[in-house]
Amino acid sequence: MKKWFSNNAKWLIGMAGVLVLMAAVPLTTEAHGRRWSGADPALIVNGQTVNLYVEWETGHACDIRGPVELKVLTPKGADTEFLFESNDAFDCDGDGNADTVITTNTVVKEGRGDNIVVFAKFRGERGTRFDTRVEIHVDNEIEAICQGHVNSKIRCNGPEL
Ligand SMILES: [Ca+2]
Repeated sequence: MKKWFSNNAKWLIGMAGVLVLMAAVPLTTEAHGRRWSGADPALIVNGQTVNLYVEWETGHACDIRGPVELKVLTPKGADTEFLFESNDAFDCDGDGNADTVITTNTVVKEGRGDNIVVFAKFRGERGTRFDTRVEIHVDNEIEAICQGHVNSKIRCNGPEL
């Protein structure tokens, strides 16, 4: 009887692992009333997939200068693996052809807290004005949306991981 329970418990744990893997599907960007375009570098923190959506109002891709600078503070003692930077072409003038490539430059450091914190800076021409934002997704769930402006730093507090 004891052995029967033990084998079934192992099977249940195995199935839970399969379900976790199935949840890790690619993401799409959402609109929220306004149109946003963005880049999406990603990392794994304590076994959870963290996608950072750094976004700007659609139509302003050509007003962004240089890579979007990101600094990520991971929870204290976290096991972290950086997956990829973002490197995507965008159509600035709406003619259907890509005119610019926007990249990200992400620095990951261990923080002192239990949660993940993201700082993002979008650089633009002096006098350019448009809104920017950061979304923190963990295992495909939106955990935080933080709004800001070009040429100002956004601080975004994410969940404990
Ligand atoms: Ca174009």
